[in-house]
Amino acid sequence: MNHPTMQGMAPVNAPAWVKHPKLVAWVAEIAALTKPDNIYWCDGSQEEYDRLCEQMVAAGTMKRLNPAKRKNSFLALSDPSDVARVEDRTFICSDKQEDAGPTNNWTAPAEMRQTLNGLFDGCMRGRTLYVVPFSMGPLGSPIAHIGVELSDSPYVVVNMRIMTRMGRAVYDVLGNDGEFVPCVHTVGKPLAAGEKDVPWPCNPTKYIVHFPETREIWSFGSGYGGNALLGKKCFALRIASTMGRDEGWLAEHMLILGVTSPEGKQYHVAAAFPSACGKTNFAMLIPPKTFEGWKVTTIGDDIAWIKPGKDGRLYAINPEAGYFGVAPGTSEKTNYNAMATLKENVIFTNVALTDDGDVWWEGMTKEAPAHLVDWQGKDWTPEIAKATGAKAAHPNARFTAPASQCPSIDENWDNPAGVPIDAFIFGGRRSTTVPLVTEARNWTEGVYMAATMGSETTAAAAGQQGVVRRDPFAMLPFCGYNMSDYFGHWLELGKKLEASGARLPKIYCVNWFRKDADGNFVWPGFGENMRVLSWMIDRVEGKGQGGEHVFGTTPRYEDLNWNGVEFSPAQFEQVTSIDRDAWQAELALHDALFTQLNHRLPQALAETRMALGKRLEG
Ligand code: O2Y
Ligand code: MN
Repeated sequence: MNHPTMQGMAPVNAPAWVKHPKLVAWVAEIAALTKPDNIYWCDGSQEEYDRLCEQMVAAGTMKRLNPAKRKNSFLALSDPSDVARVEDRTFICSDKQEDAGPTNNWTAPAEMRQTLNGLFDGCMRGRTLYVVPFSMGPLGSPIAHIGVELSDSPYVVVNMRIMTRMGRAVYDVLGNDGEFVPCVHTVGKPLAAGEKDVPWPCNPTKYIVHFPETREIWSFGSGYGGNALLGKKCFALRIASTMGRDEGWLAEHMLILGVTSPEGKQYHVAAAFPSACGKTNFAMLIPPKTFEGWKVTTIGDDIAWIKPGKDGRLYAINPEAGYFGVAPGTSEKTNYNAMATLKENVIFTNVALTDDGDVWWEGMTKEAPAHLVDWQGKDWTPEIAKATGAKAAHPNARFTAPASQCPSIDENWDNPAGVPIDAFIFGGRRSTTVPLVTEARNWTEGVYMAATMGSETTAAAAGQQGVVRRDPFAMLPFCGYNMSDYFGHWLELGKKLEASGARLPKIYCVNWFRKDADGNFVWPGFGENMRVLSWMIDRVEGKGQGGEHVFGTTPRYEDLNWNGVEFSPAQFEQVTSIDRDAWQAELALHDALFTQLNHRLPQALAETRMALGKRLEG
């Protein structure tokens, strides 16, 4: 199928397997605007992946790692100015500002389109426009949706092949008129005739723009992660959350895991944590050896799409096919399964290179190698680090790895039907106040807990350390619409499911990060979180016991399994106690959040706040 193009422009030359006239016309339209030298239709094959990687090695964008150390793996070093998502350059351009809400950047769609038209005009000159078809979720799943990303970055193409189901088979699902989310991405660095390219082209001007009504994504100026791999945060969260609002489902910033009990029964849990709370570690948790018969399996590490099934239960898929995880801090000790996932077929970005052609990052081993090339291509030694504070790897350095390589992968991770959710978990990093675990009394109080969750900033995040930032549902940077409407959507969905006679998933709030007077973490965390997880499963089964308090139910010391760990009742008190004064101050912070989100805030949340306040006083 061919589409006419203007003279001097790259021919669209759609392959025979693309049978979707609207899609071909859209590619021609974007090509006419961006003016690439070539258009390349990706088929998603291994041959194509290998060829593009080789091309990037030749261009200096990537280095091939020593195959004896890490087979078929590469290291990419980004421009030092292009190392993370840019929240202040991320826009939700809904028709009305109030539909984006007070927590999103907004510009009127017509004005933004004008800006983008100017920026995208000729932005791909000297480059190839890659057409990247992808499915978020198993191909053909009723929970999955399709996108097509047009990008001038081969780095994006190879990452998208790992992170999504990318390639020819997507066109079979699309047929000749199937729906897809159009995603346009450029690094924003056109090349003049004869101009030599740089290893990591990008532009200091950046725009990550979402049009929720027309379900479009436009990204300009960055080649990095969430700014450029548009299936992830842009589609699977910001656009999908608006699709979920309109169609009655949920797109959440949640891991999904399976828990199998010693009786052999499997349960599924979806959990939301802001960054730096050990989300990937929790998704790949290995139970303590003494915790016999329990098994944890991984369905997803970052995003969940959840739709009501015919039986009234909620079914979840991981819309992604790979992990784009933070490398620093990942080790055999903190996350054995992640390290095993990274043995081959991995793209590393902004980690350090060892002298024998492997990778290293802070926290990977106890002792750092004697010499490295750091993420900026400079010599690095422990002595240099001591003297200058230079990091070998950037704190937001990443690995892109196929989910199928994870040793704890669940046998149903790719099941188009999804897995039924038994419980939701919401967590944050709080050194005080929030107990180890609380089961919400009901759906509304669970939504309240999730809506008011906060987390303390860590050194890895920009700004001051140890400041509590509210991050409702861990969705603040990712909700594509008004946060208050989002709370309303959760409440409505709960009501609808309850009215259908379904048993709703239980909702839990967790905090692994309470500290003692000396500033040390009290709870051992990591695999030991299994003790809390198994209590939740017992509660789902109607077996687990606990003590009721102001905010819900928390296990008493005797309600948890302590087999194989030394953890005293006094320590347990430290992680579960409720300090009434601290909670009064906490509720005042909830009020401040609700004042910010006042417009269209559901009455049920304001009422829950009043009821909690009264119980706390009483
Ligand atoms: O910094 C980026 O571009 C990626 S951010 C990211 C990547 C994987 C999973 N989660 C996140 C996040 O910010 O939540
Ligand atoms: Mn995330």
